Amino acid sequence: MAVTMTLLYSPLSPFARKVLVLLHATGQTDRVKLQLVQPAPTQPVAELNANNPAGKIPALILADGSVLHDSRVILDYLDQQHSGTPLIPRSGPQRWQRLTLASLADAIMDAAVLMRYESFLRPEALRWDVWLDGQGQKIERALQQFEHLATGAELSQQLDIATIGLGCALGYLDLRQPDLAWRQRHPALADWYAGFSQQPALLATQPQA
Ligand SMILES: N[C@@H](CCC(=O)N[C@@H](CS)C(=O)NCC(=O)O)C(=O)O
Repeated sequence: MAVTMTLLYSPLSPFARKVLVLLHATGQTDRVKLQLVQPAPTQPVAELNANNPAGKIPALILADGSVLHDSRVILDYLDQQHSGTPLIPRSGPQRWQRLTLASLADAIMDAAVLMRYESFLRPEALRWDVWLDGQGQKIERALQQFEHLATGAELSQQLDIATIGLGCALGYLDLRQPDLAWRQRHPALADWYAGFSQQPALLATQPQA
């Protein structure tokens, strides 16, 4: 398979990891060249901004030079580029249900990335604990919903748009917010993740700090 696309990414970005997992799971890794970019709100990267004015990764540059972002759009595009079972249901109630769960997993990542910026980038004197707690509570509420699904055996080990997002979100919490100790309060979700994180596509994309 020829390399025809370039992914602006970082191996530590949970949003970029979703794209990598999908590429692995659908046998498309050879189509994409990976280009490392490490943006932050305080450290803009000119080449990234030229491709995505929001200055965020992932961004996917296609063969004709056009650019896709954000991760949701990229996953949707790449999911329509392989002949296996779609990872995003194409229609029906399942489509909206799985996309909504994927959105909730993204919300965990959004809050965890903001917490990381607050505690790592922002000067100590300017940090605001109330705001930080608010982000932590968003994560906790989302985890409670996933724990509920895992308890009712409604979370399958099968890769799809929702489970990929959830796996990447939990992997990012382990990487950047280990003090949240989410497994202590969410044992069914912890059991689910113990199995899911051993999938080849997850193992191949594990973030290393
Ligand atoms: N909604 C976006 C979120 C992407 C995102 O927040 N990426 C972070 C890295 S994990 C980023 O590029 N941050 C740089 C910045 O905010 O300036 C997506 O799904 O792709």
